[in-house]
Amino acid sequence: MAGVPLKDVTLPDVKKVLLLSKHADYIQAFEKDKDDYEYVTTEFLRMSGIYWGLTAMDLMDQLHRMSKDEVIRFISDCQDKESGGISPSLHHDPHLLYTLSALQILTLYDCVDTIDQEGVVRYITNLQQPDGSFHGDKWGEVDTRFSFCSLATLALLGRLEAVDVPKAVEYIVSCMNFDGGFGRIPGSESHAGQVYCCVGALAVAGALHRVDADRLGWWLCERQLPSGGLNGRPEKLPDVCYSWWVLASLKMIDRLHWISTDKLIEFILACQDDETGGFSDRPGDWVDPFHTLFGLAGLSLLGNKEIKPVNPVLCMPEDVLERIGLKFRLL
Ligand code: GRG
Ligand code: ZN
Repeated sequence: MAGVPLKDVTLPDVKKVLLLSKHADYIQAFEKDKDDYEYVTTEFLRMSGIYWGLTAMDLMDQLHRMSKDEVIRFISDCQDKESGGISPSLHHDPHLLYTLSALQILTLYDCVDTIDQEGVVRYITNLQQPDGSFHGDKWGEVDTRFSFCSLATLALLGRLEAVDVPKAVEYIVSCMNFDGGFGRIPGSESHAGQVYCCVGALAVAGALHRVDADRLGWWLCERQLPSGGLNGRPEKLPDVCYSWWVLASLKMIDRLHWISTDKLIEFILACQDDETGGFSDRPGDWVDPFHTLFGLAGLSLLGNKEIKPVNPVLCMPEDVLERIGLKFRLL
């Protein structure tokens, strides 16, 4: 019986090299041009956008080119005095997603003491539910992304004990599926992005032994397509950001060697724009800071020495986490 053809892309014939200085120019220009259409239309996720850009710059050892003081002031202005949570931008509501991004940025800059840290701890504590899950904000959506954001933020603050970690772990384990993967809530389909969040949260909690590493490793390496690129679940197209979600998960469970690294490197490099710099999701698409960070971070995990070593749990440079003495036990 003929197999079902895989959805995939073809790579250009000419192999690409890493265009580091163009990527740094691209991120710097993205931050500077505040009237740009792309910049204006991404206001609702600005805090995460700043984290993607600054982390990409730090991984390329170019953080000094960015506007530190402006960013630190912006984060302080985005903290909601009442709840303690941090919003993506001024006049937006606080959310766990942007609270984590803000803490990651402040840690990069060694400036965590410029905000009300107790407020952040209070915000996260109030969002944990009796079953161990977390609401993303006051509106009550539950998603394993928010479990990761909560535990990761508290780890950066050295305040993990402020929530019920064993319950948080049980909730994450209840989201594990028959294929070894994890979804948004119990019973929902395995997706590589949610796998990263669940495995990452378990790593922060010191509970990676709860993962079925062989079963999950198998599902994760089945994400690799003939082009070398990775998709996020069966029957989907490859996308550079899964070079982070999938690879970081494989790294945490010590199964990174289960995929073809040479082919993946070729795919990631094919997603660079030779003219503007930056990475896109797939060869030939528009570039953006999100795919630029995850392309670079993926290459770092694959051993590229031109990029700083990246931590697979938090997607931050290892030297930054070393400075604050934060270490996670991986498999
Ligand atoms: C510190 C790196 C870091 C992250 C913070 C928010 C979060 C924690 C992680 C997000 C994980 C996630 C869900 C990633 C997936 C992003 C993505 C490409 C979503 C698109 O999903 P689909 O199903 O697209 O629309 P596909 O690729 O399946 O076609
Ligand atoms: Zn993507």
